[in-house]
Amino acid sequence: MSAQTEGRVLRSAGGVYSVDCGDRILDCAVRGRLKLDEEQINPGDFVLLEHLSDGSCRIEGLLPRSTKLSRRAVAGSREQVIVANVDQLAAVFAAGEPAPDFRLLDRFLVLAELNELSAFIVLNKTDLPSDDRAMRAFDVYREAGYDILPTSAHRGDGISELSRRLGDHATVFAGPSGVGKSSLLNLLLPEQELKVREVSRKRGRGRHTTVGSTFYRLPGGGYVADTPGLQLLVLWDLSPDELAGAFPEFSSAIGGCRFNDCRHVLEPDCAVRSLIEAGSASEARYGSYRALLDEARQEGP
Ligand SMILES: Nc1nc2c(ncn2[C@@H]2O[C@H](COP(=O)(O)OP(=O)(O)O)[C@@H](O)[C@H]2O)c(=O)[nH]1
Ligand SMILES: [Mg+2]
Ligand SMILES: [Zn+2]
Repeated sequence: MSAQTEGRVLRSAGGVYSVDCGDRILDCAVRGRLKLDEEQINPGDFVLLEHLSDGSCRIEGLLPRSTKLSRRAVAGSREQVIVANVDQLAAVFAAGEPAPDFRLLDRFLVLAELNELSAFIVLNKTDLPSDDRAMRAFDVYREAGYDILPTSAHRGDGISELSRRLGDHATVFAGPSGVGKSSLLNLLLPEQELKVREVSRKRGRGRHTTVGSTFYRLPGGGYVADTPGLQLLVLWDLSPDELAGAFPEFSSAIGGCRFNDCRHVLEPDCAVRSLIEAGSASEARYGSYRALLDEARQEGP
């Protein structure tokens, strides 16, 4: 009987999984029986490995997940896990070019809250002139309890703070294209990981393209998950209170409405709307709540 060890899946391509075993990264196949559920093994997963006598290595089992981000392709279909065992989400936005899309930021923050990930905001491109109104809009997030880390990938500002913040956490990077995620990763990742990144980019849409998310190892022992399509993630099957609870500044009001099943929209004596009317919570954030509530209703089963 050969020895079993544990490892962490970084990415997969063509049925081969790159598994971080601490001292080295091994390419592993999956044991036949598990293969039926192949899509159940995801970047970020901790797995049991069997080292075979011919020097190859096989994934024998999946260890329990602490967290996951998942989606369903269509209502009622099987859940697809996008990334497993991440503990924080960095919402990356730019001070300008492109101008911040606050609805998208709210979607990411809600996604983090619903999955019990801590979240913070990276505000990149601080070297560019920024719109005062947009910058004031970020104050709303600070007041709601989110940390904002200003960075400039071009100047190198804020990179050591960001690196500290990533530490030994597993962090998923979320942000629209063009805000500088790749530029930030270029400053954060060690040489070896940048090479992997370059190779998978060059392969483009080839047969052995990395599918889904990719985990990169950070020098401090942490990981960054680069996850395409996170902005397309649809929220559904949520009660109004679950959704409202994902806005930290609304949560004090939940339970205070006249109706138990208040959707916090048109109902009289709504404690959430009272917060907004009193100016204690932001109208724009409430607008995002309404938009996401409509979405959750349309997509629901
Ligand atoms: N002025 C400025 N431009 C940046 C900064 N970071 C990235 N960029 C530029 O923004 C563009 C998009 O960057 P990229 O890293 O590819 O963004 P991604 O799509 O989020 O991965 C590129 O032209 C970068 O050179 C920054 O801090 N300041
Ligand atoms: Mg990029
Ligand atoms: Zn209400």
